[in-house]
Amino acid sequence: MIQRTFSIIKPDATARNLEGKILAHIQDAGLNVVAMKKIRMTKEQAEGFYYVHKERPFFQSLVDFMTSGPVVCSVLEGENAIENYRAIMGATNPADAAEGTIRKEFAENIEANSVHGSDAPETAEYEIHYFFNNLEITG
Ligand code: DGI
Repeated sequence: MIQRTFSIIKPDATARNLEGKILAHIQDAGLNVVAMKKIRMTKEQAEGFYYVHKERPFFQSLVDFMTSGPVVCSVLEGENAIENYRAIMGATNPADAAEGTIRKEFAENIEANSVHGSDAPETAEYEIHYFFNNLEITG
């Protein structure tokens, strides 16, 4: 099933100019970039994006981190895109991430973990339209 997912290359990765290397992992996995932009999120935008985590103890720290520098947001399309991208991202904590995954190779710690990817079709739909309108997504 051809599916779309939402990706963020996080501030720890943009600070180290890793956009190209991370996009190479993404494209090598057969995921097509159908929309992309670099932005710096406001606190309000980051809080809205991560609202599901608002009761978690790390919420404020996560929002501060996600607004600490620019991020690259993209919409990825491909066969089972959500599961495929989660698999190549690796575990949330890079200490637990499998060899060859993006987080194993680039992440600094459980918070500065280089990438975000939607975890389900409903969250992908919410996240894609949080950052992109239909005119910005190529067919
Ligand atoms: O979907 P994931 O990004 O793999 O993980 P998640 O949805 O459980 O958490 C979202 C982000 O929140 C994660 O990428 C980094 C941050 N986070 C998760 N668990 C912790 C955390 N940050 C800190 N500081 N401590 C945590 O235990």
